[in-house]
Amino acid sequence: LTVFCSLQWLLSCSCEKNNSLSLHQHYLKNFFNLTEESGPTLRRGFSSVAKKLMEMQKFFGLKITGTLDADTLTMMKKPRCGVPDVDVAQFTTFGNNLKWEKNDLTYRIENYTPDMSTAEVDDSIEKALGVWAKVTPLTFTRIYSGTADIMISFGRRAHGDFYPFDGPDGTLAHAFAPSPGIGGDAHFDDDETFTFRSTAGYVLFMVAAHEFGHSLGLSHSKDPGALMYPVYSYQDPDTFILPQDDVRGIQSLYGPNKQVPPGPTAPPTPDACDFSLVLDAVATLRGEMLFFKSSFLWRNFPQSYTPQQTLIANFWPEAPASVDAAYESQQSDRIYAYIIEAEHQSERSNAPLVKVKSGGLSLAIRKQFLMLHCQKGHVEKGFEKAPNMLRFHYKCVQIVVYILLILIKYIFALAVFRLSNFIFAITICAICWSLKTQLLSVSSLSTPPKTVTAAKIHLFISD
Ligand SMILES: [Ca+2]
Ligand SMILES: [Ca+2]
Ligand SMILES: [Zn+2]
Ligand SMILES: [Zn+2]
Repeated sequence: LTVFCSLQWLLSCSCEKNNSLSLHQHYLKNFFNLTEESGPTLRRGFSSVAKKLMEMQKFFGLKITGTLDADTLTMMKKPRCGVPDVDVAQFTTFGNNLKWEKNDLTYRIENYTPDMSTAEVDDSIEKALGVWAKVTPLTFTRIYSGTADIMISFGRRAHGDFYPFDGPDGTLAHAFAPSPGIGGDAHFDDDETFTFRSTAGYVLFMVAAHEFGHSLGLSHSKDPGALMYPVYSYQDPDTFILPQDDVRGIQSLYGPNKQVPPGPTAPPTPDACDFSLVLDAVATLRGEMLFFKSSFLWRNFPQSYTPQQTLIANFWPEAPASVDAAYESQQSDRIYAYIIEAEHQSERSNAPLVKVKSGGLSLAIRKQFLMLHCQKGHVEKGFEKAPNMLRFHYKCVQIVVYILLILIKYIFALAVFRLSNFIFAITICAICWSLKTQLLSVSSLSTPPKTVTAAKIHLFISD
């Protein structure tokens, strides 16, 4: 007992020492490999803290300042995985092709969290492994005794390895890269509230699916849409599809699944600087600007340097997967988002058909969006092209229409003599007209106006 007590004391002592470190030092030490500095050191211009801050800002796509600004601090406070983010690109592996040398792996659930029923934990773990099994030749067999390749456990604070958990929030879980012994094992911080399907607490399926990515040899990804992004994001487990970045990552290690045909693929994460990107909707919210594209949104708040890209579900767990229109009601301090359900999607529902006309988003909004995200020169260069291209298209249309008009005149003259020619002329006229409207609707950087026949318009009101 004495030994145990002194051990406890030692542990709490080391914890207190850690607490005395400021949040950012702690974060950089844990996730960006910051080594201890003795006293204030300023070597070659940058302190090692500033260097690590820059590394972190680069990883999360924040403005690289090397100082602890508001954006960086906000990012540090987000719940996340406990595995470090060093040396990462899009998807990454742990290097040296660290992977299992066999495809048939075993797992064992050592203990349970009191937050969920055992059946719910079992189901979450099985489904989380299934995410990876679906796209690789890997199989996972559950064993109930002995040592499995992937040992799964819940623990608090110091839990038997050299990486103690930090209490509620912060680090949610961690896992070890493939190797014998502790390799492949996944630990979950039981000071968190894990949940099966609710949006309150952390969905165990999501956390586990991410951790098993590490267990199989993947490191963190910079892609904010990827499962291997280090920050926790809520997604509905029933509709979750493994993002393309993660599929590419795991298949680079194990190859594709030859038994099961590939299912539906998740949409790629939209790139803000892509000039062909057409935004879905734009809205303001308490002085921030929100730009929507498929299941993502970009937030741009006044005190921030860089707009942050995040999943809509991360921002509003109850929100639909994508948004077709949105506006802010300052009176009720809420966002009203509309989703237009196409006719064919709800043939069975008897909702009345409505014609919806969208005005489209203006070129000015698109320009504003690009200015926020991309290097100024890049935007100016790309943007000069756009209106010119439109003008060029317009000139082409004019010439074609002009030639066709002359033709019609000629055919009309002939038609006076023959009725069959008259019908022919009418046909040419119709073709000409449809061609003109088609050519004029050349899609540009702005969202083109369109009319949709919708079966249903859903309204989502944010809290
Ligand atoms: Ca193991
Ligand atoms: Ca924690
Ligand atoms: Zn992780
Ligand atoms: Zn652990």
